[in-house]
Amino acid sequence: MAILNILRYPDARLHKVAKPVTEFGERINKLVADMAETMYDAPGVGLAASQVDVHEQLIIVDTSETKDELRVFINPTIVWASAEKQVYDEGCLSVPGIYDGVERPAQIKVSALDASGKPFEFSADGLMAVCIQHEMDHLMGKVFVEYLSPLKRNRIKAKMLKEERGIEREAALRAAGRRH
Ligand code: K1U
Ligand code: ZN
Repeated sequence: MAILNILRYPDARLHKVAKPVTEFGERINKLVADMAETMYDAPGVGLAASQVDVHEQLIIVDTSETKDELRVFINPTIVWASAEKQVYDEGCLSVPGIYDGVERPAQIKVSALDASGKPFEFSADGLMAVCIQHEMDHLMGKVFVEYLSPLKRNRIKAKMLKEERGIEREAALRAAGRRH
């Protein structure tokens, strides 16, 4: 297993639209295992393949307290969504440190394939429903900050770019230190 690099907003690769998974086997099993290790390590309650620069329709979610209820959704589609909405303060491993309210359907029913390619349906509410919708947005190239006002989004973008420059500066200093 391996911990994968999570793309950070506003990386343009986060806006790619993911393609359906068509082949199941070793490669998908390894991707699921690596994504799970990456999500638990972060830590997070969900992760989309798009966030680790794999643009295929695969998401994982584990909202349990015990972190032992991993759910894998491949080629997911929402087949039903409630008229009732809920607002949840969402976070994102691609936008670390930022949390803000997003309104979405409170209950959903999802149709998907499991890691072996077997179809299943899953009904969700609460955080699980929020998380599945948030991860499915990633597959469409959408990051949750796009639900916020342009003012908030631009402030977040500026903060992330400033942090990015700091990360790059530290890496350059570390590399220079290794050369001397
Ligand atoms: O980046 C992601 O897509 C994962 C994201 C999922 C999510 C969380 C909350 C609302 C909507 C979507 C995260 O996991 S952010 C981190 C987080 O919320 C968390 C981390 C540790 C424990 C509990 C929550
Ligand atoms: Zn996210």
